[in-house]
Amino acid sequence: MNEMDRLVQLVIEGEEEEAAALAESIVPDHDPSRIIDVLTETMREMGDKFEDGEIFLPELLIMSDALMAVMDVVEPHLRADKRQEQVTVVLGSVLGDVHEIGKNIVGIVLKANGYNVIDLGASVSADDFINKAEEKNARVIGMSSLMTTTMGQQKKVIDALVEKKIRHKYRVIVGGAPISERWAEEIGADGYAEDAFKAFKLVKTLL
Ligand code: B1M
Repeated sequence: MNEMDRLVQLVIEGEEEEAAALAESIVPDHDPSRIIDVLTETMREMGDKFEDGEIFLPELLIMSDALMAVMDVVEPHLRADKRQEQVTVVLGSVLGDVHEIGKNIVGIVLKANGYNVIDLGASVSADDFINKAEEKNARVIGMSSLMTTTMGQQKKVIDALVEKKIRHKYRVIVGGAPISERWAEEIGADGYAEDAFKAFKLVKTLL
């Protein structure tokens, strides 16, 4: 089994310390964005297995912890070769939505590329997104929604920005499994990204 396969295996087994230690040892001779790509795909596959009842929540959550431990090791190495101007991005999963695994990966990739990411976590209200963005003089507001039942909250935030006459101050990007380019246009977002690296490219383009 090669080192990358071993790393994937340790994340799947939720072996946080071992996965982080292996990541530490292999990151100098591996492309850090490739490590993130491979592990994101792994989490997507595990998400599907969870959905099909092949694995259960505790397993998925320990995987997600091991994933974040590896991401913490890899992230500074990403930063080394792709410094971006310091821009603040306020990120969160929308009100009523506790799905964070994907949003966390987006945060890691943006942070790794030099952006100052303020992650407000899960179930974030429109007021909290806007107040934090105003307080921190952010340029970007990024909203993740994984459910058809919560995606409407992305529109709520945009409508509130318009109402407060501050919509022009922000680039608003949206993402998450049920989200699409069309939805982004419909709600007046500045962009949609299908995955974490596309989210980074979108932010770069928008700014
Ligand atoms: Co739930 N859940 N879940 N869930 N869950 C889904 C989303 C669901 C599609 C499964 C299903 O039933 N088919 C479904 C939603 C259906 C719908 O649309 N209405 C669903 C449901 C219904 C629920 C509950 C209601 C179940 C219940 O309790 N009855 C409940 C709701 C809780 C709530 O939010 N209020 C629930 C709970 C959970 C857990 C908490 C157990 C857990 C989340 C754990 C956590 O995040 N801490 C969970 C999980 C894991 C899933 C699935 C299986 C996997 C999601 C995931 O992490 N994927 C999911 C089904 C599925 O997608 N297979 C499902 C892996 C991750 C890497 O991908 O999140 O897509 P993803 O992120 C990608 C891209 O989307 C993109 O980049 C990321 C990385 O590349 N991206 C962005 C994401 N955010 C972005 C933001 C951007 C740009 C790109 O810009 C800002």
